[in-house]
Amino acid sequence: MKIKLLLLILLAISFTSRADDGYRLWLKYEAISDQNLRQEYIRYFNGINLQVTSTPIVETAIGELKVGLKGMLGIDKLNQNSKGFIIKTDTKLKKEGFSIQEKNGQLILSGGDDKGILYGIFDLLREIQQKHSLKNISKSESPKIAFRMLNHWDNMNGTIERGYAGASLWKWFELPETIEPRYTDYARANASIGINAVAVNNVNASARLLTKEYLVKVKVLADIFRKYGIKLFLSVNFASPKILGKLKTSDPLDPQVQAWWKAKTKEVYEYIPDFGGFLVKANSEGEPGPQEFGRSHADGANMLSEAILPHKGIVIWRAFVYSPNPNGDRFKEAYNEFKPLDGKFNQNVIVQVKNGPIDFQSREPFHPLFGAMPRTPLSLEFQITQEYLGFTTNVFYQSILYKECLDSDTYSQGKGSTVAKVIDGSLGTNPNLSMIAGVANTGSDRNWTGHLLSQANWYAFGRLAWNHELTSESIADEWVQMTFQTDEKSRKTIQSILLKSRDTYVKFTTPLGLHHIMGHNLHFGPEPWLAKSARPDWSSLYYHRADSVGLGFNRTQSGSQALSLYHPEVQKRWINPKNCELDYLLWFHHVAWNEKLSTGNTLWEELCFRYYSGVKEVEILQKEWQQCEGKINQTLFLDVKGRLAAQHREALNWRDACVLYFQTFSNQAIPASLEKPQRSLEEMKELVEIYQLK
Ligand code: BDP
Repeated sequence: MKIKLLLLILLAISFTSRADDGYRLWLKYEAISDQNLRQEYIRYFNGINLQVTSTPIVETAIGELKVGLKGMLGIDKLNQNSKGFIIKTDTKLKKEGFSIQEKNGQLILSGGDDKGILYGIFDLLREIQQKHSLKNISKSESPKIAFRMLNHWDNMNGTIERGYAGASLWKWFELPETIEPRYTDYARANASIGINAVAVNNVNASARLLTKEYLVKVKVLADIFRKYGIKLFLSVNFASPKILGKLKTSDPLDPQVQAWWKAKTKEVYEYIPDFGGFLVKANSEGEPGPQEFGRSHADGANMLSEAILPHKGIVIWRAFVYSPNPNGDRFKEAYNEFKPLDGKFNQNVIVQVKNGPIDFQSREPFHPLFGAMPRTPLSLEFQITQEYLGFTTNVFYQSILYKECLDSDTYSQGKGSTVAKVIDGSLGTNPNLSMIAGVANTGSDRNWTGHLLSQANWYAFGRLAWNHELTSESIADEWVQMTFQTDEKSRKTIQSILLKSRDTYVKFTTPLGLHHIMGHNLHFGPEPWLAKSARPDWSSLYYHRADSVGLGFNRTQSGSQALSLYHPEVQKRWINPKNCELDYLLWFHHVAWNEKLSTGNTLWEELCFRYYSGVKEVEILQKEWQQCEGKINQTLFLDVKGRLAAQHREALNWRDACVLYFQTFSNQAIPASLEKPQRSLEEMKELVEIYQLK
């Protein structure tokens, strides 16, 4: 008994002290120490009974199984054995689907196809990593969304647009001769959470990636990804016929332009026979597009779709467009542009819409285009990289934000027409062309995502893309269990830090529905006083509309009328300032400073209280994390501890900058129960200048 205890203590010490740099993500496959469970698992894997034809994807799956079983159970060899763990295909299951059944000691994994087997193996390993008994297990799953995609905003020179975790993973200068093992590790991590599509380059796309010099490099990545069930996509520059083909125009209705794209697409397929398709940002933020030639987004998308249709590829056309309009409301731009085009896109085009109408803010109402284009498949785009969510110094568990959007009811086809149902095809548009995309947060940092806790966002995105009905709680629990080998109490602590993190961040940055008041260009830290920018809708004043009367953007009938873009039932959530959810109040209303809110406080008081409690909550997160010292790996512990301290510093900057600035409009004292900022508004402005690297 004593020896057992000693062994356990030694094992615990080795977990907390062994080097762990976060590289292994959630795929650690640490030894299972519980002897009973270990014996149970080992019994199932006394051999393998493979009843499937081998394909590269099946081989990947078996390879992964072996790595997992070796790590967790010390199993060295899996011999073919008629009584062993059965792996088979079952054509009754959906494509990519799988089932896992245990009966009388026999474990059977069936896949609808080879990808189903791959996902089934990862699922089984996840069960074991979480130390769930497999006795009587009976589960059957298939993804709700066809394309579960990462969009990399990686540039060919190795930088990443809005990337905070180092340089690009793709070493274009070294490819195709040098092939980093990391490409495989990346694909493996994606496959483990069901991601099956990757666009490798920035939507602000360089045309050069379509040259043969680069296609040979892209091919290397596609060949690796394929073994993990992942299709490769490219972002393309709409002016490529001019830039690369030396044509006089890129007009989508010009026959020479059409011929150029057909030939180029054919060439791409010669390198990558299962190429996924093109992702396009057109007529947005200075990118070229069909409107330069008096053509519509549908004309542009359809021209590309015709080039790619013979090869069974698709076109993903982004709806992130907003013409500069000083008197308008950016909230409405994409809607006004795209709604009239509903039903005008070819069948292999999907329109990709950001989760909210402005731009990846920490809390946004769902985009009014969801539910408004019933005859067009829509893809939902989230931003996993934390451009507006505190870079890599802030913990922000995005599952909460994703779920809020996915679960929003658009009422487009009656109650229950959630955004999730709009995009998964279940409301009637082409179910084979359903998609969800996340702008990747990965980079060359050893731990992939900079902030260790941001790995949870990559993980959660994949898990929700697979099944949007999962809860943020269960996803956090899985991720924490697999990432930290630790006791129940610490697990719960880390899970609760994640679950609270979104609310905390919103409180000290943009409480009550404030939005887009961050620093210029870099989008780091606060700059609520930003009055001038290259475009009016890039300034902060455009969004918060503070004046001596009050604060917030009036989007009701008496204002920009953006609220009227939603179904009347949705409008009810937000239309009346008296009962509008406080989290969305300033998204839709200009509220007087002295207006009493449902909390009993005036707007000014509530604003101050939220900014201050946001900072306090960061202090609580720091204290809670501190409790994990000695319970998790020390390197990981210290790294997150440092980042939380940085977050605290940043939270204080946000609080002081915003409270002092808005005070110049409210002309009221900060409530007496709150300590006064130690810095002046002028000092805050200077500080922000420093951070803006101006
Ligand atoms: C904005 C980013 C910009 C991107 C753009 C987009 O600031 O860098 O190019 O989104 O989605 O939020 O195209």
